[in-house]
Amino acid sequence: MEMEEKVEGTYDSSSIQVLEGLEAVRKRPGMYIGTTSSRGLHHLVWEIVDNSIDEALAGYCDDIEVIVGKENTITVRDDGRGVPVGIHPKTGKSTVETIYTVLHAGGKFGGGGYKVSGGLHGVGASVVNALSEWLEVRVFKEGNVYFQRFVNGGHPEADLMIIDQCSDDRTGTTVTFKPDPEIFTETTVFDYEILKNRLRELAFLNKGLRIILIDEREDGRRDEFLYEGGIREYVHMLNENKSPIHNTIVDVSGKDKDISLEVAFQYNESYNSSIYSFVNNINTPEGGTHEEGVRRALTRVLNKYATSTGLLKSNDEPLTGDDVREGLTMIISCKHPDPQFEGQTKTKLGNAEVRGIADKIFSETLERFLLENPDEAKIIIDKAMTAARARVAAKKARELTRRKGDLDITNFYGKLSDCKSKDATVSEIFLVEGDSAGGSAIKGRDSMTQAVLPLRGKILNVEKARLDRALSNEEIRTIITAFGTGIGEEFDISKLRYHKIIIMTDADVDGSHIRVLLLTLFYRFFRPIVDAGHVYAAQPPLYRITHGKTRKYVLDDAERDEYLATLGPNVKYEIARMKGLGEMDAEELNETTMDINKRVLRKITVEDAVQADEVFSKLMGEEVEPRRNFIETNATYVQNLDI
Ligand code: 1YM
Repeated sequence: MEMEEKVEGTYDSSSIQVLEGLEAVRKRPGMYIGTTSSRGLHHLVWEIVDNSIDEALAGYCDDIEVIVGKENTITVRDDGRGVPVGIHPKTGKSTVETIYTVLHAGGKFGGGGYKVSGGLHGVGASVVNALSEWLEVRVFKEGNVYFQRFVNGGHPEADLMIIDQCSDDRTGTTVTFKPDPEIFTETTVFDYEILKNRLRELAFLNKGLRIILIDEREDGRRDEFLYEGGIREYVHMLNENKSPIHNTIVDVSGKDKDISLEVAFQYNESYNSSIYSFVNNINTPEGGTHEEGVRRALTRVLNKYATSTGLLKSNDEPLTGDDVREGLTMIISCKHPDPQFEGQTKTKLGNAEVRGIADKIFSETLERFLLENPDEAKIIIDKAMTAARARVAAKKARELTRRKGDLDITNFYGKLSDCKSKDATVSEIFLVEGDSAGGSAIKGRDSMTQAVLPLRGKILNVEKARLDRALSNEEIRTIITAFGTGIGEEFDISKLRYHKIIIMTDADVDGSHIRVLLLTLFYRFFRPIVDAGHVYAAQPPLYRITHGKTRKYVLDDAERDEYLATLGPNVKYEIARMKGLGEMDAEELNETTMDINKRVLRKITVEDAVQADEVFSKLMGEEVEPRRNFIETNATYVQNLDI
């Protein structure tokens, strides 16, 4: 869509074209915001907030406020320059109206300059307008308050006009909108936690920027984020429950041409690495060239330092990438004028030139840090060398497992009831809590495609154990052997023997504990399996409703009430609360939880890796106090942990 074509039309025909553009967004919202689920709903907020963030990055805005109104409206307010109010030369309308009604407007209008947050300045504003029941813009500029209101997916009620005066030095933009329930049919309710997590992240990533979140609905909450230390404070927060092993959080930043890079890191006692990278404030869970450059430099510089100081002897094996990343918490934030995103989910930075730039900026500062802080340097090298020794030990243990696995087939297959099919795409494995439920599951399964592995002992908490110790745990060894992928350096997802891994536990505290232990294991050691969407939780029903000859199983109270409402007033029914899995017979278990045509599975996804990391280290880490607090305040969240 070229703007030039529009200008040639008359005023009226160009208005019609504009509305056709917005109508296209309403017809295929998925193309513009991905989905119309809760995630898409929240996407609207990010589109508007991005404009404020851009204004902050341009150096004109210090405060952003996001308010969730009583009726699930959203107000975003910033103290930037205010959207330009003059007539736009190409559309003949005000720039405000242009940005809010012309698709892909924004950057092209802004008078040059790239924008570093989500994309081009203002690009998303018209999409938000198109998907809103109504939207209002207020601009504070030159002593005036300008106002324009749009209804029914972007139709202006009137031109931009001055409705009030304000003090001369007040500037900024305020946008309020109400998402259209005809588009967002699943939900129009904003989730405070989702808003809070992302806004906090944006505040970490943009040091000195104050972001306030206010909930005006029933249990009104308020949070304020302002981090003068930026991502250094982010690392501090992430390591809070993980026992850091040195005091200084290393903070590195530099710029080369238009590309800037900031890295902060600190090691902790754990055995995992938590590296989160961002490009223009967008999370890049698939990594990319910025992350590769930093990783490469970290391994090289630590090896060089360890060798030159004699900590690593000449006949020692060099430290591997895994060794130097053990216990590492790191944030990488890159700002790029023209990022190219690749990968399955388009969250991997592809620009090749960034690799070398990131390597150079990071290695120079890291070298200086090590030389200036020999005590901390020694702690870091010691940690990596311990990891290297454990790696060698784990390799031996793994070889042992493999051999044992082969020799000990009877023992192994005594536990696993495998399925007949060798086709992984149709095969499923149920990890079942307890022997008695395991027994019912084995009887109730479809033995062609469904394997059952009853879990007897406790699953080891891998948050507190390194690979070698995890491998000495019988339950974990069995799981690894059953999956077929191997683990650690040998992990190969193409060898996965089941494309559905289904955790089947009771809906009680013990059940959720086992579920979290298994998820921790998968998240830390089999992360690609989780990312690829192979992990599910079975959802056994909570109630059985019997009336006449009909038996109906329902998952929760809401579904129960909904079903009962359909029965009519004169129907006699009985409700039984289902006890544990172990008390269902094979037929019942099959009917409610296993039969692929009747069951309900919940896919476990990692929506937000930072949050999942936080949840796991709070829940499973060394320190008891945060765990207790967390479980007490998040009892239901743990049940529904979407990790
Ligand atoms: C609550 C949402 O949109 N703030 C905002 C947007 C803009 C500006 C300032 C701005 C940008 C520029 C010059 C520039 C936008 N301007 C444009 C466009 N908050 C919110 N604050 N003056 C003001 O980029 O040169 C698009 S968005 F295109 F007109 F410049």
